[in-house]
Amino acid sequence: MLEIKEIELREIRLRLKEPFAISSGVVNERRILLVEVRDEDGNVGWGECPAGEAPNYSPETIDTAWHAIENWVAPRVLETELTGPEAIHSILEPEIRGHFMAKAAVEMACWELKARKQEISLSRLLGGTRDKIATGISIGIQSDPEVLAKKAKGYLAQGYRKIKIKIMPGKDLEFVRATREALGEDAPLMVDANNAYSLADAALFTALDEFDLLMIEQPLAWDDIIRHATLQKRIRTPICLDESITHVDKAGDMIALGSGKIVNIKPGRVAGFTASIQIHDLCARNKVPVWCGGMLESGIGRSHNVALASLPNFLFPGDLSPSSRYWEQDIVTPEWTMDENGFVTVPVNKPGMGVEVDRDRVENLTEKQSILGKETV
Ligand code: OSB
Ligand code: MG
Repeated sequence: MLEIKEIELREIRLRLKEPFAISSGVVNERRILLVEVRDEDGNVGWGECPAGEAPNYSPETIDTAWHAIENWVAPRVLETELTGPEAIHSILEPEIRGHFMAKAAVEMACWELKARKQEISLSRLLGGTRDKIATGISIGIQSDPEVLAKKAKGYLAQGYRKIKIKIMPGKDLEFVRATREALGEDAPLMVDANNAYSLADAALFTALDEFDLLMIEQPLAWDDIIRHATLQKRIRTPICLDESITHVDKAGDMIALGSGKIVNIKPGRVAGFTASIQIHDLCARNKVPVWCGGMLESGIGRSHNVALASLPNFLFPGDLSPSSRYWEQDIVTPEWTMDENGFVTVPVNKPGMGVEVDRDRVENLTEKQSILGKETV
């Protein structure tokens, strides 16, 4: 049984060490929605909503997520007798369209609570089998090809096992060429376009085949499946879908239509761990490898991503950079780190997410707070 008594929402702000640019916008400071759930026995669980400040990745933002949790998600979770966190997805889905990141923040917090209560790691509760995970880095759009190539080379030397560069029209072919030359032909290199192109740009993608990229992530529209199938037929490099895969059925559509050969699973994007595991299992049955993406999360969201990435069909390095790559100081202890071989350790011998929240620091960073209880909803 899972009896949630209270759901506490907080907004904190964390400044990135350096701005992060994708084709549709730049982030300097993250506004982060944290969720803490508490049950009748005093057990707690933490979750993080990865929605950004602007709707330039998905239609959700931190403000729409706050609204959705307060008005629709939290009331249902507080009022329903739940058998466990695995029941939350099917309770929310029939009545609430979309709002996946809002649903995920609460759902993942409930999984974290269950893991702590059972005194097992979140990784093992989810079915994880690995105790270390290969790490990749996602490099934002840079001013010119040489700056990018130099940065990429530095990250490869730090141990990162996959280098992902963001591209957009005007900052694509020459940026890839310079990076490939700097890294050498065998380095694991990929690009992420965050929907910046259309089928009219197919010639660019056939030209990119020359650079032996591991994959091209989400070249076309954020909700497209059909046109990606057309593009995939024209190019050799595998397409990896990120934004378009919001539900296990979308992964099914991708596989049926040949819209891509790899899936980037972000638990926040798909309403949480239950849907992530469904997508993972469907892809495994169809021999489609997956990997875990990131959304510039704090150490809480990162811990959820690390736990998920320990499942067996996560076959490419995840965007799981250490805390110090993003922040002067994270909000968890210990902070997330990467060893010199580019692996992050899964804290399998610690209960729950395996790191502790620095409550004083979170308190100091809090801009907005709301406690939702059975009586307040
Ligand atoms: O498309 O994967 C993406 C960050 C914000 C929004 C979208 C994406 C990203 C990243 C960052 O690539 C990955 C990370 O957290 O390091
Ligand atoms: Mg992406």
